[in-house]
Amino acid sequence: MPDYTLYYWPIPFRGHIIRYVLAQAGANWDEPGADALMALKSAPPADQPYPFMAPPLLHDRGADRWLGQMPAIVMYLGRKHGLTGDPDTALRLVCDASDILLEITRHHGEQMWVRAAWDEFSGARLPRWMQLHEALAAGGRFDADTPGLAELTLAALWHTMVDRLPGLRALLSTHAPTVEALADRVAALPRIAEMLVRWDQPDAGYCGGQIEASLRAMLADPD
Ligand SMILES: N[C@@H](CCC(=O)N[C@@H](CS)C(=O)NCC(=O)O)C(=O)O
Repeated sequence: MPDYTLYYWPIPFRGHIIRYVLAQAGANWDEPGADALMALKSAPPADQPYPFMAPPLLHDRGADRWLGQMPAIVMYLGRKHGLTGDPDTALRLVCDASDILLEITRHHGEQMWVRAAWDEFSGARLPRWMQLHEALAAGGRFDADTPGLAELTLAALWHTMVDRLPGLRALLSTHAPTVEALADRVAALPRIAEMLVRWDQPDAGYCGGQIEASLRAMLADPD
């Protein structure tokens, strides 16, 4: 029996933050896929095994503990597997990651990207997020070789973004070279690298849906 079941869409995006932590913890987990997730998500709250609005949803099978909301899941796993590090920095970065993922998808696809909005975001707000993390990393507080939640979150956020959307790599190199190096190094650690190969699927993309198509359209035609 796997240690955990992770209900999430077959995309990297928010799910990779949890997958990085599970992989580094040496845990094993299964992912039942979109149909099983939809069945749980659309059930009346009283019939859900654990009431939740949107995935990710984690079932710790040994403890029969259910958790929703990505930050709560990550903090739980960090505590359980001794990966939390400084909890305040960890939670701060997990919350930053949530904000950044919300912003890069224009509130989960509420609106599609259009040129003016993308130019503004990719010219100011996204670089500023990168610079903020660079300023945190410049203090030397992160260690890619023994990653805790802070390093795993930074890597799952930034490595996934520039790996899946290579047009953004130059922006990260310019504004956050230390974070870029850290993210690449964490992603190449044996447990993480193995998970990335095992998990990958040819059509997994980044965040999925029409919003991913609109993001890719912006990156394909930068003018
Ligand atoms: N705050 C939630 C956000 C969850 C969320 O928005 N999940 C997206 C996928 S990344 C979703 O499936 N949304 C569908 C919905 O809201 O119905 C978390 O951090 O877990």
